[in-house]
Amino acid sequence: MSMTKELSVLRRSTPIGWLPRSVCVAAAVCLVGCAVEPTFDGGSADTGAGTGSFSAGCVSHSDCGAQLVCVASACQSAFPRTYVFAFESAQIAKYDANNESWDGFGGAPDVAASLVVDGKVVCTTSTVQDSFDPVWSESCEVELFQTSSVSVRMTDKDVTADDVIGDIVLGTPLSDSVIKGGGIAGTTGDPQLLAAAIGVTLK
Ligand SMILES: [Ca+2]
Ligand SMILES: [Ca+2]
Repeated sequence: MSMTKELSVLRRSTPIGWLPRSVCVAAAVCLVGCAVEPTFDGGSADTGAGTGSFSAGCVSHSDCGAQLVCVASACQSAFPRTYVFAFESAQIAKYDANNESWDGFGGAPDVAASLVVDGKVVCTTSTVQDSFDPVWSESCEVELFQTSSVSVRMTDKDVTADDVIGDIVLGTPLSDSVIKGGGIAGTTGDPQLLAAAIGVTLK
């Protein structure tokens, strides 16, 4: 249906003063409000184009059900798929679990973040020296499966043995809330690792 046609239909059927929740033209292209509209692939016996079936259209992952993601306007399985983890920032408590300074003489921690999948470190950021508020601009990507356990570990890098600051469990598999929320941002509830921001997107 052409834009003109669709809009004229809306004009005819929409009472004055009432705004449509969404204005969808040309199948899944959403102009206003971005609600999910089913799309018809236009099956044609004459041309052989399409299969003539409906599928759930989507604009964002939150339009899709559990363990589904929105790819090319269609809800598809979230796994297996490659995800990009963008390490942005963290906020570290003044003292460690023993209520002692992270480093000697009241020193602040030297913080690095690692992506851990199935117990193995996939990648580690650079270390931000002497900071309770480390900021990174680094990312890494990894293919995740239905069975993959995913977490992020923050570490205080020391000359001798590193100290674990805290772990953020992101789920087995990577949780729907993380995927649909585009990552995590905010407080963690961990007394040492107070807050973190990590972006999670599809590659
Ligand atoms: Ca230390
Ligand atoms: Ca230090």
